[in-house]
Amino acid sequence: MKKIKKYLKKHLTKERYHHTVGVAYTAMSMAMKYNPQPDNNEFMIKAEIAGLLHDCAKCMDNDKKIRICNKNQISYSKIEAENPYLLHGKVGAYIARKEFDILDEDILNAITWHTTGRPDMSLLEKIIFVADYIEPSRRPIPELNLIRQLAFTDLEKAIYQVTKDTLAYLKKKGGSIDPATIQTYEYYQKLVEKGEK
Ligand code: DGI
Ligand code: FE
Ligand code: FE
Repeated sequence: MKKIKKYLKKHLTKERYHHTVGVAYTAMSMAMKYNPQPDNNEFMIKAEIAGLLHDCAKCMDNDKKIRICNKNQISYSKIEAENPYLLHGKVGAYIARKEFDILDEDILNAITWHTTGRPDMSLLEKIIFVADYIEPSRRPIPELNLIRQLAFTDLEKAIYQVTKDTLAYLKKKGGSIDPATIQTYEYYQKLVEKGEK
């Protein structure tokens, strides 16, 4: 953890570092609630590592993100090429592996997919996806407090709300939408509706 924090302090802005620590603590709290093996703290440690590293490539130049992808056979879509900030998850997972020898696929997937989400996420992926949105220093948006409660009462519903709000925001802003963001929304919308029937 020390080595990771040192790297983050060097490569992130102050605000981004602050956000990162917030995500790590929020993810750990959620891991306490949802721990599949409550007799040990392995899952909490995974949540802390994934939380700390999820944005480790966020402050990197766009050119450098593209270069790292090209050099390491990391594929990207046209939308990602046009909006290279979308690549900070994929590149972040690459850095986690290269700099910190993180080999746990679940942690790497949680970092890779934290911006768009994806259908049928693992518990850790869901936690990082939601923790990123609700950590205490996030700029308040209308439904944030509802989502903060849902994160600890109904994780699938929290994901549905996050993706719904993100899509509404992107539509208003006129940003191009990654298919994964839509697929995540549709998957969790169906899941939530099924549960309510
Ligand atoms: O890195 P963070 O700011 O902590 O959070 P993040 O990785 O979830 O990125 C948030 C931004 O990503 C937010 O401005 C919305 C944007 N985003 C999420 N899905 C899509 C997207 N942007 C585009 N263009 N397309 C998407 O599908
Ligand atoms: Fe991010
Ligand atoms: Fe983040």
